[in-house]
Amino acid sequence: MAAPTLPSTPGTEAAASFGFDVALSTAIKSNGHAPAVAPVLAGPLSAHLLDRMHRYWRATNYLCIGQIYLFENPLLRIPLTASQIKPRLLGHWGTSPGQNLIYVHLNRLITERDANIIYISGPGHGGPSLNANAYLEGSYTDVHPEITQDENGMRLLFRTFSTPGGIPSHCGPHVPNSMHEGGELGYSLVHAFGAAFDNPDLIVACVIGDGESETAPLEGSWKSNSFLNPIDDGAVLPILHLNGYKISGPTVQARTSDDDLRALYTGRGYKPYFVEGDEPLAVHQLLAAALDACYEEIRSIQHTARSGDSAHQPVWPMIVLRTPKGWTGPKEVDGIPIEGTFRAHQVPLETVRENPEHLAILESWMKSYGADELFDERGALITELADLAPVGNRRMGGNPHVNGGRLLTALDLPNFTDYALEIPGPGEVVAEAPRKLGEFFAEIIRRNAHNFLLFCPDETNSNRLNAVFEATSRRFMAQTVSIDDRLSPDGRVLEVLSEHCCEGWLEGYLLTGRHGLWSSYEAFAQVVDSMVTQHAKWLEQCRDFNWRKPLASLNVLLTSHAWRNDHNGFSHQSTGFVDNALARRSETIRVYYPPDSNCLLSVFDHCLRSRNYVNIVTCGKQPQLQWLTMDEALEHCSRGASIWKFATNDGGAEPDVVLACAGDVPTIEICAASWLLQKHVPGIKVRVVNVVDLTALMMPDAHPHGIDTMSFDALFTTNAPVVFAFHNNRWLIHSMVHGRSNEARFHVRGYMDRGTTTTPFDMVVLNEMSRYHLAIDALRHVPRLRVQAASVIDAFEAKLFEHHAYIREHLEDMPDIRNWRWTSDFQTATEPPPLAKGHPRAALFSDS
Ligand SMILES: Cc1ncc(C[n+]2csc(CCOP(=O)(O)OP(=O)(O)O)c2C)c(N)n1
Ligand SMILES: [Mg+2]
Repeated sequence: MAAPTLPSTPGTEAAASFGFDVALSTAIKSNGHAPAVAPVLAGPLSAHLLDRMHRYWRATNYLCIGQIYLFENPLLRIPLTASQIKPRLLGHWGTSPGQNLIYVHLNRLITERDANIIYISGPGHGGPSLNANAYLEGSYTDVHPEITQDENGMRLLFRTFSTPGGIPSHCGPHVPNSMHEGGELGYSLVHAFGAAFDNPDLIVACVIGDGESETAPLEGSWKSNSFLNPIDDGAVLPILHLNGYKISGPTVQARTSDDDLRALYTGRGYKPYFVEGDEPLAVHQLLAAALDACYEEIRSIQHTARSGDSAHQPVWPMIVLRTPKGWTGPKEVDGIPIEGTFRAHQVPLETVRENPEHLAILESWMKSYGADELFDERGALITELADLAPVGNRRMGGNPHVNGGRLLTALDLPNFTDYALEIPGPGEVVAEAPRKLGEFFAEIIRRNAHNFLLFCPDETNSNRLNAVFEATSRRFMAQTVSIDDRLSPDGRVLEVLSEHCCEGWLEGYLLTGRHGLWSSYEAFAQVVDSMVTQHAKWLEQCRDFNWRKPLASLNVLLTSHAWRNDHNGFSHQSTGFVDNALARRSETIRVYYPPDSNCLLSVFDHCLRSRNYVNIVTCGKQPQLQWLTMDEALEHCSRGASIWKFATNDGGAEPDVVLACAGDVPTIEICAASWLLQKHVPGIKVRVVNVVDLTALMMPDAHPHGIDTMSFDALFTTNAPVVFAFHNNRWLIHSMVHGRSNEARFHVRGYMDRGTTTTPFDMVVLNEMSRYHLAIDALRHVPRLRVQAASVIDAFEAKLFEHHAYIREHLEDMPDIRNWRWTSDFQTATEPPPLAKGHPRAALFSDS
């Protein structure tokens, strides 16, 4: 790699690429904050406009510093004293001047072109910047009327920033010009593309920090251009902000030469425009020129594509912006350089309350922006500058795409019961549950041509949702060849082998007011555990602001799950996605385990109508026994949990044991356990309870779906032992039933992270959740049947032994497992099954 060569005269090299010369006057060079005199500087901005924009930028920078430091004296109209400084100094200065610069310039683009632009702040720790810009354009006051555009409002803005009961230091739902938190770095570009899909008029300006650009999700986001259709989608304008540093070190890309960066981004299908410098007036001209060029290029790409009859992947423009971190801040403090270094990242002067010299530096630093000339007597931005901001919905804080619920329209949903699977009796039909769901989705896609997208890491077929390809194809903008299967530029299924892209695109799409889902292998959904957590946090915080309108829920379908990844093996067997989501943000999370095809349809219909949740639906794709008719499924799903009468023989009285289950494989094993018990233990009274909405188990004060005590006891009784087969880890059920009557009677079996490539039944045996384990548990917890049970337990244990030997010899499950069906004729077989030959019980699991 070539050594980095930053331009010797900042801006000149880049200016030449726009076709104009930069002749920097000494005066401009030596004083970045000085009110502009007509500079000897060419570029698209007239001297007057340049001067006004520069002053507007100064106002935004001033407001950022005020937010970090002051809780009184916002306009420094009296001498600054230590008592006016906040006791805890929190906030990020370093990123703010660069982001302010970009925002001010986007404002110009919007007003001059009447452009529809929104702003995504990758380094969302630059909260002061977004707040300041929303405040100056008036959108902040629209949603927080107490923060008036005068001295008192400014004082309140400063006081509330990063203080208890106030607003956080990062971007967040509180600020009207953001749909992106940017706290956990890496997701700005995927959010931007998600926002641009199906928004043909929209341009999403996406600021990417150079530190952020080192994250894996961000590195992986650039390929999103292979999925953006210039005809039906909007555009994303990436602005890579190379301010040189992250928290305490340089960034890789800041130390990479322009040539190498150009090669990198050209290779990724972008055309980079370089804007570089530390002389504000020169940089203003360069950035204005770059934005003009990018805007024209974007519109020209779109015009060409929209007036032709075919779309291909264009080369989209992007901007590489090199400006100093903490630009216009103190150059040095106590002999240590600050501006343009990592030391400007957060609070450049940390001891202003204690150190009078530092206080004086802060005061002169703030005064260097000349607030007196920027704000009028009342403390409002002077009209000459306020007029630079766009108005109404064109303001980036007024644009409805940033508050997507304002644009949300309900999906046109077909009647899901039309996709019912015919069920002559429980357990009589074997089917792949997602097949019918695929047909349902296909019709949704037909009816909602611009409002619904399906994202998937390359598994739509594998997940048995193939029917969607009767309605649409896979979106693909890059080259195709004749043997490709169902690729087209306008496909409504976006398949990319990146869970980060799937999750992030969907988030961006939903946050801008549309609908969708992504489907994944259960184990690999965990790759984006943290993204989902962050999205749920965003949704939760939105509840505090009634002007943030409800969004469509984020739906995740996990259909290649742990229990039936027996062919793929241990790496593909993991159930933790739900654990993480529930442990962190249970109020916003809904968790469904539909046991069969008809329940899956009913659950999904509900999820697609819901708002402001993360719905996680787990249902296997392999051929499985099907249980409920559509009518039964409807009733079951609307209850969340119910007694399955066909598998129950307690006659409505207190059973000996409750057999409970959540998950499709656990349902099979529990039904089979019920069958075994009824068949081999005459007189036993069992009750089968299936749980489809997992959080129904929780106490109502712990989760909104938690069922009340009477309903819970009506299902599980108050005293009977409960043997619970669960798709996921045992502890989850134990923690959920905490507080229910006699909770120690819950005996849970679930996924124990034991697996390998083996037979389907061996998976449940390895995790000790097989029908035999469950039936043995049940018998051990029914004292009344202890004598009678002993020989049956022996026989069931023998079956496990037999299984162990059989699969090693025949390489598949035993016929009575493979071919097992629910039957309700228990009259003939009341004897325990014979013991297997030898039956060395002690050796049962010796080598498994
Ligand atoms: C995923 C993630 N890892 C680590 C951090 C901690 N962190 C906060 S800011 C920051 C540096 C960001 O640098 P950059 O993206 O260049 O932003 P800027 O220089 O504009 O402040 C880091 C590492 C984080 N917020 N997110
Ligand atoms: Mg940086």
